[in-house]
Amino acid sequence: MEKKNKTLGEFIIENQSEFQYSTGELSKLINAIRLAAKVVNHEVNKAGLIDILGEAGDTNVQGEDQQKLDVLANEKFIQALRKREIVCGIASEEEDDFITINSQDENHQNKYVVLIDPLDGSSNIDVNVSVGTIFSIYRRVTPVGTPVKLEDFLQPGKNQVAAGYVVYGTSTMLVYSTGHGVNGFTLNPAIGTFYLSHPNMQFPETGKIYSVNEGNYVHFLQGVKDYIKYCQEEDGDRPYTSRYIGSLVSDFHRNMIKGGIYMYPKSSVTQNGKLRLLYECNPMAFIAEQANGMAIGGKNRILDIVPTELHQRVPFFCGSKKMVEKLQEFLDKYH
Ligand code: AHM
Ligand code: MG
Repeated sequence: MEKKNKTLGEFIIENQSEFQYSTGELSKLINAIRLAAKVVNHEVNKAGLIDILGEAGDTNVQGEDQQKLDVLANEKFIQALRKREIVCGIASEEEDDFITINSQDENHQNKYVVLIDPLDGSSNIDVNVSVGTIFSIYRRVTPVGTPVKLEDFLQPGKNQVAAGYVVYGTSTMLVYSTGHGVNGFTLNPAIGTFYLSHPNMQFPETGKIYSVNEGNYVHFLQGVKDYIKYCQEEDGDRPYTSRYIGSLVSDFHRNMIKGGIYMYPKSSVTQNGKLRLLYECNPMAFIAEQANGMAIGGKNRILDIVPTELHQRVPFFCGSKKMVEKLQEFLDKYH
């Protein structure tokens, strides 16, 4: 008998009932993300061909130059999410403030807020290296039918109802979790359909890869420096292999499949590291924990942090459980 490959569309419908608040709304939301991902994928793929590369001229709220594809991806995702009557607010790494949806319509029933990094790792676009989209979904905490408020977005990551990422790599994959494990879908570009290719993804208990920008080594705190030295020592299964793409989604994705640890520590020059809690760390931490991995910011679990601002940055250590635990031992010695 011919083997039937499951599409993302079929998977969403089949698993709808797993979701505790299931009314099909979350399915519609994931569908919106699926569609926008395809559009962005198409644009990313032709980036080298047409004049959509380079700086858009704007500077985002982090003080970084925006490239045109960032702007485009931001627009596509916001457009897709706005259309459905499910989302009451969107916060994006590329926007200074959150966007309120349906604030004029008092009868609207939209229950979800989406936080998104539309195109992460964008400095890699010019050199044809993988980039990604990261998304995070929460139920609002303020009453339905009222305009969304900042507190709807500033929820600890453990409140996420779903999170995921798209990696635009050698193939394009959408990986997500609604709190029942992690599943990965690969896009067949010929027909524009995502197929379930990586069911029930799990971080190996331990691994041999460490991913960190070692150029910042001199600025790291002693615990991190010592852990990096530990990774490089010859003993047992060490030295480990160093792999750093500089694209969080890709580094994370590889480490989840092969076993490894990703680190973006704070340093003497960046007090809170670089990565954003709401758009990058929380969704990745949610997926990591759902995949039997671990994510910490130092002593604390990432998902327990109560955010204080939309664009907050935190140190981020994430990956195979045993490796993160080992790192934690080193951090505990000094801090
Ligand atoms: P971005 O949101 O501006 O693209 O920055 C986030 C990216 C991550 O994808 C990546 O892991 C990290 O920045 C790399 O930073 P660095 O070049 O400092 O190592
Ligand atoms: Mg980013």
